Amino acid sequence: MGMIEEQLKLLKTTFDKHAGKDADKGSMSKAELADLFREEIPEMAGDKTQLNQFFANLDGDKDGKVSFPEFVQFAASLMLLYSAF
Ligand SMILES: [Ca+2]
Ligand SMILES: [Ca+2]
Repeated sequence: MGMIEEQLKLLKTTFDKHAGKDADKGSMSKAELADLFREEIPEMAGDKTQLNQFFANLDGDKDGKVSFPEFVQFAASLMLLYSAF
């Protein structure tokens, strides 16, 4: 399996784990994103302003929830950013 496939699989697992906590299993609410932060990146979880900003960045179509394509798009741009250095 290629590296990108592996990364995507990991993203999908992470997304599904957190997006499936309420009735809307196909997308992530702000509360679910806060949970993801607490579990995956606790050093960023305490900052509400940062969380709100992060959520707004993720929610590309501004419908108040984060879909998997939006999540992937954001993760991909993060990866590009990191690989540029
Ligand atoms: Ca959900
Ligand atoms: Ca959205």
